[in-house]
Amino acid sequence: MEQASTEDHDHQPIDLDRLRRTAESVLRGNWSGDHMVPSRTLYPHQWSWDAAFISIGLAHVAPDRAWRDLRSLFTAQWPDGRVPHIVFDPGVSEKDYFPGPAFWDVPPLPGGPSHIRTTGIVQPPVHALAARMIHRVAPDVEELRWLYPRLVAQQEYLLKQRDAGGAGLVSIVHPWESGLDNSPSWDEALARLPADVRVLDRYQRRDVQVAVATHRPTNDDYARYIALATSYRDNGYQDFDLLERHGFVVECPAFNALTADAELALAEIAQVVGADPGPHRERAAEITQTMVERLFDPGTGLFHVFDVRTGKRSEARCVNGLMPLILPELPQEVAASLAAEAASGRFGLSPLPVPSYDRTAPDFDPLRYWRGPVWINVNWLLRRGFAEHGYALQAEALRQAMLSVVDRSGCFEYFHPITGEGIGTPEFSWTAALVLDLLA
Ligand code: 2M8
Repeated sequence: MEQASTEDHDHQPIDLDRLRRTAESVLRGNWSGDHMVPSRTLYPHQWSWDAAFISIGLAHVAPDRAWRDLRSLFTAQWPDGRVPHIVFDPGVSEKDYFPGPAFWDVPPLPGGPSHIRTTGIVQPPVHALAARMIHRVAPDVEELRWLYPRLVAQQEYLLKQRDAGGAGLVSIVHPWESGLDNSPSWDEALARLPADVRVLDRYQRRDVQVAVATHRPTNDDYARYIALATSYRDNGYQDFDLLERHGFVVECPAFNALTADAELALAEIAQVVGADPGPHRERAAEITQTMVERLFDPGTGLFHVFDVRTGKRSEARCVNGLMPLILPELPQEVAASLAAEAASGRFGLSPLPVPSYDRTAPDFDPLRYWRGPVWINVNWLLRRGFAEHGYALQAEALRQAMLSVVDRSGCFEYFHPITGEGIGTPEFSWTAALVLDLLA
């Protein structure tokens, strides 16, 4: 059982009961009938990897809702296996989120409920991990039986249709697919695309009406996001010949690490539902090995994004380059290198959790979205990585740092990497949910 209080980095006691109550109340407020919204104001629909993180925390307080959230998301899975990055709530007006269902223009799922509208891109597959974790807290074999073939189809879509580089890794076709939207990871690949901000005469950005504009991606970023989404949409969301037809095709170390991690979770789920775990373990080992060969730079001690169109690795040192630490079969020296980088002055584990970008980079930006601020979901994953590789002290330091910053500032979307101030939208669901998991 958790002790009633611990200390934050100023040696102030953290009131764990209060923190738990705050987190639970955020999740109660953001529940929307059959799914959780990340935020009532900024993100009023269901997001894919948010649903996974959220359900991991919900399992501790409302397991029925945890299973329900995943079920709602997978009810919107496409016949080709892709799990859309947003499932739109038909009760929310088009003007309340951009780009909404009219922009994505995805027809109703064949044979599916006619009211379901989605985007056509994906997000990291954290859902098998979520299902495995919920089942440990609130076992439900029937839910696992329903999810297992769908989770397998999700992996098959990613590993077959999205292997644009032909090496066995997943490519993403839009920065939104990474979940780390405006990370410096994509700067080099995006710089080769024109940024025609006139497109914003036609569309209205909703995010800058409900959040501080200087914290959000720039108009140049948005012009490119819209151009890439339009290109993929106008090619019918098809994945063949991506290198010829699409301007952004990159392999992200966090996305691929989560894909390998999903195979390991599926191996466990397979045993519960009577399927063969062997192929899942093999795929996890293959992805891990290919990632080390292709995305790891022994010079920086980090993994980097690989641009499939140019055959070059990005030089930016970003938090996604630390994420492969979650993989148990990572060679020991690679894990040691990631652990050292994470604890170094570039990132630093405490008193504040790891920022989204190298603190020493000249363009480190403490306020702008994924270009500096601290995010709880990536730190929660990193903590698992430390624990996985036997770095118990670092795992605990990171856990304390996360609890402390949320206790001081609230369940914000992200946090200032120097002051710990909460930024982005308040009452953000995955922050609340992952705090509940850290407290459990
Ligand atoms: C952010 O992304 C959305 C687009 O998907 C946006 O900026 O409108 C990202 O932080 C992403 O990782 C997250 O899933 C989403 C909802 O929380 O917001």
